[in-house]
Amino acid sequence: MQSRKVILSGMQPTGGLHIGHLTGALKNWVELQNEYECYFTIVDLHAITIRQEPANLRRWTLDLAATFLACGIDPTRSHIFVQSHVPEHTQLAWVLNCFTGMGECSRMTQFKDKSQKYPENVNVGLFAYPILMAADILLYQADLVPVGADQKQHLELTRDLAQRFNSLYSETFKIPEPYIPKVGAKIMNLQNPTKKMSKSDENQSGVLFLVDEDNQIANKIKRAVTDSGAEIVFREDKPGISNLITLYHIATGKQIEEIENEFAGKGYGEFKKAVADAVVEFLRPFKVRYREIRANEEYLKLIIREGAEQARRVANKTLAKVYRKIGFVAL
Ligand code: ATP
Ligand code: LTN
Repeated sequence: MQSRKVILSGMQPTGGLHIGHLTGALKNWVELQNEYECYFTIVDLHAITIRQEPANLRRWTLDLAATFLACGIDPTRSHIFVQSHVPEHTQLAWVLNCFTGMGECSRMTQFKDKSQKYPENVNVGLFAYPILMAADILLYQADLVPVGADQKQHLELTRDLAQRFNSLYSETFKIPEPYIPKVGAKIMNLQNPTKKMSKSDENQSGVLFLVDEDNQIANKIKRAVTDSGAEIVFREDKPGISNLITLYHIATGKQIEEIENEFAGKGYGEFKKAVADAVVEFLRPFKVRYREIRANEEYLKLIIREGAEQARRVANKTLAKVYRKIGFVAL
């Protein structure tokens, strides 16, 4: 039997996750488990390219592991692990550093954006961020990498590095393909509906965190910025209402047209109340599971320990191959 194709994806433990992560990324990950051998990693090494408070980093790492599990990632089928627990990531990253041009990294738009956003800390790690990401992917010989559109450029670099190494030595790395989900609805910030909802946003009143209390969620939705006019229609010139329609669609499974009909002739107030109720109900089962799992740190650590052990078995093989090919002496 041919072995299953491999998926690898990662998320940074840099804050609480919001409803956009659930619908834009995690929901897809859960489905991919049925068909692929999946590695889902919490990339703490990437997180420190921006200054982090140690207590926050520690907490967010376990929060993220609990979120994966609460969303339905099944540790008996997929591998959940923390990047820093698998030293092969930094080891391969070093090797790949030596095969990457300065110009290739300085072209990356994420580097340019982040160095503008944090001008006081433009560090070498931030510059080399995509090389570490390439190591994450190539260690597991991943076929597919589910990412948002903003990460496509990093994936192109990963492919270039893999091809470069393969042609300089011999076939070593699988060339990965990006996997951009079909129509993972993009959720916008409730206070600024032309900007995507983002976990590191300073204005938290526009972000629906998965762990927000029911009344916080309801209040954030009720205070969401809406557009002029009174119609409840999904239209480009109505980003606020369109975003709320998307949320209602996600929470109820109803189609856009059906939603427009349901609220024809009704006011924004009534609509927002319906969206708030639906989103609160939609998130409830997740929150119950999350609280239960998060409270059991021993269990969480067991999952990530086993995940790291399984990951290391695979990562180690690839790294050994690389070391041999470049001429390091094996003992
Ligand atoms: P940060 O604020 O730290 O930059 P972020 O909230 O933008 O983070 P990422 O960690 O970059 O989130 O995203 C992880 C995954 O979640 C990506 O695949 C991305 O496409 C998806 N995602 C993030 N925000 C949204 C959103 N608002 N709507 C839909 N999907 C999203
Ligand atoms: N850079 C990604 C997170 C990330 C990742 C990866 C995604 C790190 N390593 C490997 C896919 C595969 C981000 O910021 N979303």
